[in-house]
Amino acid sequence: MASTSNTTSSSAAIKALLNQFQLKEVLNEDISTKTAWLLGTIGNGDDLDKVVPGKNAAVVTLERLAVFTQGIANPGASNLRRSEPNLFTALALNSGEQNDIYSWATGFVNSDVFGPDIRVSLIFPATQKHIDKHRRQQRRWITETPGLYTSITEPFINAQPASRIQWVYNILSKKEEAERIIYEDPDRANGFIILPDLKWDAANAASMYLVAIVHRRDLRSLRDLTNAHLPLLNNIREKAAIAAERYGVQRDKLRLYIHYQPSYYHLHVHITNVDLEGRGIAADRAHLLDTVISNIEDIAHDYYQKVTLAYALGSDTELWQHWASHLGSSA
Ligand code: M7G
Repeated sequence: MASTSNTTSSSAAIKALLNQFQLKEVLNEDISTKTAWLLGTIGNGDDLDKVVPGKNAAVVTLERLAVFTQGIANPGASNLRRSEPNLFTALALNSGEQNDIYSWATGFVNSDVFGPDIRVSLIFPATQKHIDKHRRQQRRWITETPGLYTSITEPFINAQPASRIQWVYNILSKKEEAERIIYEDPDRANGFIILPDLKWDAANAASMYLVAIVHRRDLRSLRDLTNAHLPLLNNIREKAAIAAERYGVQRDKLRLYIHYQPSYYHLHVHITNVDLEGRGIAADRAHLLDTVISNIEDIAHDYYQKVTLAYALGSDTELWQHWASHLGSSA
């Protein structure tokens, strides 16, 4: 993919790819988060009609963005070019209704005033794993004891190709997204990089979503954490507040958590504005960093090696298929 060092050339490169996108399937849609996930192909090869994972397959996420009220309230904001004397002068409306004092309509706002209204993410070429991850699917409940972790989950994690987390290594080595880094502690044992998550447009503080990616490469997930990692975890908790200040988000507005199971087995901590709901914070996946630290510090240094962890898996995911083959049940 193109380097992100130049935002304008990146958006031109993304647009050039999207211009070739041919829709094959709506993988999923979520009305509450106003998001749709599309599967299609990109390219002109012989296989244009057939989705070939890892080759021509592309997954596009389309998400309607929140109204950028910060920009309206603060006309000096850098990405706001407010030329209109009135917020709604350039508003185009259709299908309006009125009843007594109530009126409503749909239409298009002025993006110069309200900022961009859609966020597009592209994974290309998308692997089967990417496609499965975004496709609506049945979910199955897993109760993972330490024994089952060792016999089923851990071998699966160890078999993951390093290429799955190439994007992580690109960030850590400053090959990609270097200019997006908000905070770095370069320490090899306790250091990390904090930058905006790809799901966030880095504009609207109300939906702030950052990710802290640790420098060390030996921590795959929550299961690997012991008291030896408390300095690292405390360091992230401390410095997340400094990183969030960049967007005017105060320490007591932060929600920090680790996913189990994560999609990528290189330890990272999600850092979001606590007002952001519904984004990966379900109890079957999100483990709050404060609680993780307390469990290790106050309950047992090897808490995450001893505890049973429960979570839901999509029935199309490789990890569920792997569990199903061990349990002898059908996926
Ligand atoms: P996760 O808990 O492993 O899985 O989190 P999830 O994606 O199912 O939540 C990985 C986090 O890294 C997610 O919040 C992703 O949106 C984010 N992420 C993934 N990729 C491939 C990138 C990337 O290339 N750049 C950035 N900045 N964030 C990414």
